[in-house]
Amino acid sequence: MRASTFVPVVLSSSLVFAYIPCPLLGPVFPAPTELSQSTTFQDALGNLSSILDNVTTTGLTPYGAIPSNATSFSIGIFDAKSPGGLYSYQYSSPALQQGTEGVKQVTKDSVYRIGSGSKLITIYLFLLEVGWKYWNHPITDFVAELKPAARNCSASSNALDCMDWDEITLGALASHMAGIPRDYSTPAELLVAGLPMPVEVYGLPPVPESDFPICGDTYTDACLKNPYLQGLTAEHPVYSPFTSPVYSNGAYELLMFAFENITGKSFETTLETKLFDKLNMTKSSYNVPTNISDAVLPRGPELSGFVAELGNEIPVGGYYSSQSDLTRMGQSILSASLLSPNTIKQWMKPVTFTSNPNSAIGRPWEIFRVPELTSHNFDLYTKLGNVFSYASMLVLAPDYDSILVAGNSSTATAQHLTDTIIPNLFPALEQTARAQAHDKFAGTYESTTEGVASNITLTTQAGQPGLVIESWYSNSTNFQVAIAGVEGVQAPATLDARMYPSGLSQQTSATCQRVGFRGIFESTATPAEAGFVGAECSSWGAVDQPRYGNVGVDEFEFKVEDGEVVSVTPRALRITLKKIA
Ligand SMILES: *[C@@H]1O[C@H](CO)[C@@H](O)[C@H](O)[C@H]1NC(C)=O
Ligand SMILES: *[C@@H]1O[C@H](CO)[C@@H](O)[C@H](O)[C@H]1NC(C)=O
Ligand SMILES: *[C@@H]1O[C@H](CO)[C@@H](O)[C@H](O)[C@H]1NC(C)=O
Ligand SMILES: *[C@@H]1O[C@H](CO)[C@@H](O)[C@H](O)[C@H]1NC(C)=O
Ligand SMILES: *[C@@H]1O[C@H](CO)[C@@H](O)[C@H](O)[C@H]1NC(C)=O
Ligand SMILES: *[C@@H]1O[C@H](CO)[C@@H](O)[C@H](O)[C@H]1NC(C)=O
Ligand SMILES: *[C@@H]1O[C@H](CO)[C@@H](O)[C@H](O)[C@H]1NC(C)=O
Ligand SMILES: *[C@@H]1O[C@H](CO)[C@@H](O)[C@H](O)[C@H]1NC(C)=O
Ligand SMILES: *[C@@H]1O[C@H](CO)[C@@H](O)[C@H](O)[C@H]1NC(C)=O
Ligand SMILES: CC(=O)N[C@H]1CO[C@H](CO)[C@@H](O)[C@@H]1O
Repeated sequence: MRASTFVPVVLSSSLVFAYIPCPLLGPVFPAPTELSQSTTFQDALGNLSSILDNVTTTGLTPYGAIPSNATSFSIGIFDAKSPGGLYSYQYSSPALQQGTEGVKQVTKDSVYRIGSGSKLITIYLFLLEVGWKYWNHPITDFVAELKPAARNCSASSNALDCMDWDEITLGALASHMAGIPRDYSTPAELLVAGLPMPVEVYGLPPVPESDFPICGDTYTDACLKNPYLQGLTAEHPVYSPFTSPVYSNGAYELLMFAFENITGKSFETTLETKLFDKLNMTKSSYNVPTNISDAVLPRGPELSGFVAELGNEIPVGGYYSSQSDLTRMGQSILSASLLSPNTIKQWMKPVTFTSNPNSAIGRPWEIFRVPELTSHNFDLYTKLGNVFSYASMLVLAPDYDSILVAGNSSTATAQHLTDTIIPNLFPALEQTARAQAHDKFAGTYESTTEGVASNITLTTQAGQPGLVIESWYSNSTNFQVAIAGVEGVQAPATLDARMYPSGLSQQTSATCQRVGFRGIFESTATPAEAGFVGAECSSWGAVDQPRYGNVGVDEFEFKVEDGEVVSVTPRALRITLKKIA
């Protein structure tokens, strides 16, 4: 049984089993609108400000401490459309006041490095310029330098030493599924980072000079393409490909090389013109900004890592950006302003599970399923970044058309701040969406056809997903009883019928819209033990049936005029019911 903190409205008369509706993946209400005028949402933001004030004063979040005397941050919350976003919170640490360069007070236009948040932007540009068509092509089609390594040895002859570069696809690299090394020559390489004491003190054997990385002295000397590839291909594979996601920076360097090969254009120039300029991301850049007056430099430009040149690692983790700019970029994703809506929806899906049941990986989304916070599980599409003194977190919640951004600090700070925001935001967002859906759709709809007594009454329930079908009569027949019979539900009293937006909508004139919903009809009776391949919350498998005259009985169409719902059509019944109350 699924656990839930919400007390379900429908309880089976006897005892323990609490029916929990099983919506389809995705939004359970139309996206909330006019959030700046929603008292619930504004109340939640007010609460969030007090909580964040407390966090900065005490250095404590419910999820762990943050070094608030040394860490500054910028947080933005936005929906798909509101210019500038819905909320902004700035915190400038005491440490920042001691700097001689950069800002003393962070603002939403302050410039941070975003670390691996860059990977998300790299894939965004990839989708814009290259699209989906090469995801299944091997990297050797585009990076000729890997061909000798592919020929030299193979996994079939030497699995523990050799990577089959001819079988490693661009899609595998983008989703960390290639099983290739995390990197070549980074600060994680102890010989690069430099150990404070002789290696023997740590129990490490001395290694010959030839085993030292051939390039990549941190901060000053990023590897050029050839030595990097030579080094990377000589490393051992990490995991068998397509087995488990294993995070790889190297994969993103290879993708950048593939990008330049496919497009014949400079990655850097294309990023600047096709993404940053196009979205007016004026504070974002590929290279170190020439003017650092807007920069956040907690320990000065060098020690903070702000001016460190990352060479070919820039598309992996080196970009510069600001809260305002990430808001613009997030909004362009949510509103599908640069890519088609279907491309965005395909992109915002997992490629693979991880061993954490609530997490999955996309390209390169780090996806987290949030159970028990609202009426349904929803997924956060995130990307965390960390480089030198900087961290960033971008979170998109497609079910709600909303986002949050955390700025600088250590990785843990960005995570703790994000965790602090989530429970203070999403319940209010859902409550707002539910209230708006109630105002718009709830009520009784009636037949206007002489002699046909048909009606349907819709409502919403506190803490519950979707529009609930309270009663439904078709030509004087209790249609819920009829469905209950067809669905094999024992008694109509145990039928739960509700509907969810299908995402199909059509503007038919300047003021009119057709909006599609699908019903989910479920028994609220105690199910048999689900087992391992059982039917627990598997409503997706039974959508669009039963059918009557080639139309699913669960198909509903609302007609909206000037923002007001005027009618509903249960399409299988070939009748339009006018909203009367
Ligand atoms: C805001 O905080 C108050 C006091 O803790 C609480 O009663 C209220 O429900 C909160 N509002 C929202 C929308 O979370
Ligand atoms: C501030 O945070 C601390 C630690 O999380 C908590 O114990 C305290 O109740 C909070 N104070 C207010 C006024 O919210
Ligand atoms: C920050 O706080 C920690 C723990 O309270 C303390 O050890 C450290 O010295 C403080 N740093 C600054 C820059 O104030
Ligand atoms: C792309 O790579 C392929 C092989 O990997 C090579 O044959 C081709 O010349 C390259 N094209 C460009 C434009 O670099
Ligand atoms: C070829 O593969 C072997 C391992 O089978 C490795 O030791 C050697 O360094 C490789 N040579 C090149 C040029 O990649
Ligand atoms: C671009 O962003 C700047 C601030 O960074 C702003 O002043 C300007 O109005 C924006 N331009 C457009 C066309 O949105
Ligand atoms: C640097 O940027 C700041 C703020 O945008 C501006 O006021 C200043 O004139 C710039 N300095 C130079 C040398 O361009
Ligand atoms: C409504 O029911 C009556 C009586 O059974 C039947 O004669 C009539 O055809 C039905 N009309 C529609 C539109 O379903
Ligand atoms: C819906 O129609 C049925 C059957 O004619 C009737 O009994 C019921 O009162 C109607 N419900 C509403 C809310 O009009
Ligand atoms: C701008 C800023 O406050 N930077 C901080 C980022 O996080 C590191 C590690 O906690 C701090 O040392 C910096 O001061």
